[in-house]
Amino acid sequence: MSKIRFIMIGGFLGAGKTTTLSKLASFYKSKGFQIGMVTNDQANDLVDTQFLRSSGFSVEEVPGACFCCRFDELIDRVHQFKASQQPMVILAEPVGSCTDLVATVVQPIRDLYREKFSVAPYPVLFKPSHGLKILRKQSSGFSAKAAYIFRKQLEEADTIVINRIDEVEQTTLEELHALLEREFPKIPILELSAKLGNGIPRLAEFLDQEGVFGQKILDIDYDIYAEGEAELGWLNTAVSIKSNSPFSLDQIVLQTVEGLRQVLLNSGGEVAHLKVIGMHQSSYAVANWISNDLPAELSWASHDNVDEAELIVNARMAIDPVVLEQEVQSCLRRLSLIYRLTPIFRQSQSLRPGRPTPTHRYAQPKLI
Ligand SMILES: Nc1nc2c(ncn2[C@@H]2O[C@H](COP(=O)(O)OP(=O)(O)O)[C@@H](O)[C@H]2O)c(=O)[nH]1
Ligand SMILES: [Mg+2]
Repeated sequence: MSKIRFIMIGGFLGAGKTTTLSKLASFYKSKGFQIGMVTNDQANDLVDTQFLRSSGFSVEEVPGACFCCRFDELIDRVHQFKASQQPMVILAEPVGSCTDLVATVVQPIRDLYREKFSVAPYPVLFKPSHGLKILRKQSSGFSAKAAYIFRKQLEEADTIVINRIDEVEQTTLEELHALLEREFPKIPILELSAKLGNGIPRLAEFLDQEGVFGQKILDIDYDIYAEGEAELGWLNTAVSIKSNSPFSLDQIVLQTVEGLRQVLLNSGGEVAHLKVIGMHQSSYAVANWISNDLPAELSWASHDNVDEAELIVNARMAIDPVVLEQEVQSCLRRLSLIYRLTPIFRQSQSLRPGRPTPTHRYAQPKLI
């Protein structure tokens, strides 16, 4: 039996991993490959899982902690794809605040599951909005410890993929190449617009390679890593909304993100990623906000009017998670009054990520 290709796409919160996963999946599907995806989060109710499932993909989820700390669950999830739909390619998205993935995920899979999987080179997406400031050594809005995680993510990459090139000016792109080449001289750089799909065939070509990849074991200080992660407030909230008259699903989803952006900009914290999905039957809409410098945007439109919907809010921001939860709830109540909606809060989890304690950690790469 041929091995399953395991492809993990890394990158900071809001870098474009989910968008890239969905574009890569369509690319592989068009070549006749059966695809399975595995998503990952610190909590339940993950927008990405719902978005990818709504887009028609077969998705399993590892909630509660990152892949490195839930390694056995990651493997279990892969086995859960129905035998009849056993994927030939697995696309996996780790938590965007997670690093040291080569030592804790790539190497253990290559070693312990060598009969079942062949592991692709490990790409890490570069998020220009925060990355440019971090590489320039300017304030990114995050602390030095969070910036440490951002850098460590890039350091273990087999390729650094500059995403969002559709909106990066040529001079900035040239500066980014120069900064990345100076700080990570041996790592090849690719360019991508995951949104438009430009660069997907080139990325797939890179991922197809066999050879000495997934070998960069980090020299990393877990105290700094844990403290950097714990600076982020994490919130997943699920709420049902109903109305007596139809409302635009796109408008509500975008207004939820925009309303939160306006309030949270005054909190003094930096957003890493805030996203909302609204779903009703086969309709779904998604809006995102990924940097204090950027607007909220509707990234997937339903073009539909509905009289009820399930909303999921995922927020990762450098503020107290309790404050984050209060702001999200009061924003949803305010919107409900304006749009005459009845909200029913289903579930909410707010937290600061705990210290990562990986199931496995390979201190030396195994050359297999
Ligand atoms: N302009 C632009 N936006 C993008 C691109 N890739 C992703 N995005 C947007 O960036 C936001 C975060 O993307 P997402 O894939 O959810 O990031 P993740 O947190 O890394 O999974 C969404 O609003 C996407 O539409 C891109 O290439 N260009
Ligand atoms: Mg994602």
